[in-house]
Amino acid sequence: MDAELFPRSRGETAPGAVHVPDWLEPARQSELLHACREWARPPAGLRTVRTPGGGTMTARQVCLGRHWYPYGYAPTAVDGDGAPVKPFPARLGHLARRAVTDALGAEAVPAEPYDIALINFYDADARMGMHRDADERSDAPVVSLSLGDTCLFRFGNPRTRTRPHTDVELRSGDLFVFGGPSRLAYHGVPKVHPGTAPPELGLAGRLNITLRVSGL
Ligand SMILES: O=C(O)CCC(=O)C(=O)O
Repeated sequence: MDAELFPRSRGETAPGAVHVPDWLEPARQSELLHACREWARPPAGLRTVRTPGGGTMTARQVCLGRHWYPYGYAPTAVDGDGAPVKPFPARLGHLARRAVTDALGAEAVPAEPYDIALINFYDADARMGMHRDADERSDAPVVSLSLGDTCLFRFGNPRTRTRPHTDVELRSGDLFVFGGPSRLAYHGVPKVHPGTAPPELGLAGRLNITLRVSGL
């Protein structure tokens, strides 16, 4: 896709947080996008997430395995159509374990199985504020896969929503894994760059898939 002089290199953004550019080859990105489109259909499909303060999140979401709502997990889409959440496919579990191995090493692969996927869809105006993934009962690394438009991903620290943080550009096919001392680091998406998805993917917008161990 790029006419860059040098390939982007992997990097440790913070201790235990690793960015692996171009981890998913184009054919795998297309397969995942196709699957996301199926998962996004009702019942328990893509929904607008309402926050306890009465607002809404700008990224829309569908969940697999367990349904996330602010701030917990449920077996049904409690803040959507109430239908049972779709099952977590075994192939996403395999993908998560391979991702952790590649990013952090085999010793970081958790003993418990990956059992949750949160899939966020960002249109051009969507973003996500700084938050921690703290509703799981496991310290297993979170695996994040990006498809479509490039975004600015902000990765901070476990203590505060503010600095220090590092900005990383996440493009289609990139992998980001955070575990160990960074498992509860604040992170967010301040900006999506519209029109930057690989044209052959056929996606207007950005999808992010996080794979997690619920420990529940
Ligand atoms: O879209 C992203 O890259 C981040 C998503 C995220 O922070 C989350 O699902 O908790």
